[in-house]
Amino acid sequence: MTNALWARAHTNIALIKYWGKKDAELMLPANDSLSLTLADFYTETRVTFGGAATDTLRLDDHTLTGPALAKAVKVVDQVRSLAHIQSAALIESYNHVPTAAGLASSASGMAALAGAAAKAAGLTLDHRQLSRLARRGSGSATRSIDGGFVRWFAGHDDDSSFAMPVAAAPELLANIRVVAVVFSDQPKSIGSTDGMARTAATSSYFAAWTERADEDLTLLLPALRQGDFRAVGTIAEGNALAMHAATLAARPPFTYFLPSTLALIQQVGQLREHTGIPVFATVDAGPNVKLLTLSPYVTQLQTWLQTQFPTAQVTITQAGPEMSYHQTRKEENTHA
Ligand code: 2P0
Repeated sequence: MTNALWARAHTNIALIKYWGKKDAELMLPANDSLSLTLADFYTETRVTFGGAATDTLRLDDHTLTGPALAKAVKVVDQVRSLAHIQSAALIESYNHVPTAAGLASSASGMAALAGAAAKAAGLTLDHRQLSRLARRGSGSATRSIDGGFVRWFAGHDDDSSFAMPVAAAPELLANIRVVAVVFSDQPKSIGSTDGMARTAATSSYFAAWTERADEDLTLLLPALRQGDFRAVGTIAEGNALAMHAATLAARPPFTYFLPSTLALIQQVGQLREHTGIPVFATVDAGPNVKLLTLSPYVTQLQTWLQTQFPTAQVTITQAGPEMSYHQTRKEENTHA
């Protein structure tokens, strides 16, 4: 039996991407990044210290070992050290990030773990401290403690690398929509951690990428404050393409794009030009595309996608909240 609380953290989509570390041990990124927390995709996690003989990770009722457990233990180790605890942790986790959404669950997973482990250890940590803790598990998790638009400050050491919410016009936050378009749910051939390491170590465009990310962020902040969605979308789309350009200049070169990835990006540009619909594309470390748009255009966009890309799976979501704690899981009674 346990009285531990469930921590619920939502995943996020980066508008300014994190792609490259300057310190892999401390998980310090090469550049600041900025994301939108997403409403419908989250992880719920509970930690019980002393609940198992050795650190145990159960995800959706299956025991995980290897790299997944190792990532989680990095977060739990930090908590044990802060709270002066020696006992092993039982980590129980449930993902609500469907494969059909084409979004990674490591951001919500490691953020929920940071919250749950700190709570179970009796630590009172603020969001800045929790984001630093989540960072030890996965970089993108740093940005999943807070809701809405969130900036991860790269920093130069453990203390200075954390995330904070950024100001945005309320009507932008209320109306922005993310349309996830999934072409493939196959595991990618090169994971994010290895892909960014190869890019940082060998791409002749890597320095240009980090400079560009800084410039894009400087332009994005006032666009968010002013609620200028077309500026936000233009900056986000350009930033994503710059990240993917850096992978093409790595040695050996690689790309996450499939032919359909590029086709959708190009056709979205034409749709925007011909109809004036505000829609922009962003792509993470995989072939699937996330379209950024505003609520009045979602239905029109769905119809267009059905015609142009009939086999793609489409999921729609909006801005999501900060991490929260609960006595019971959200779908405890419905989970199979
Ligand atoms: C991002 N991605 O900013 C970027 C854009 C993918 C593309 O953060 O090595 O799973 O655990 O820190 O966080 C995915 O990388 O990698 C990622 P690690 P993570 O969202």
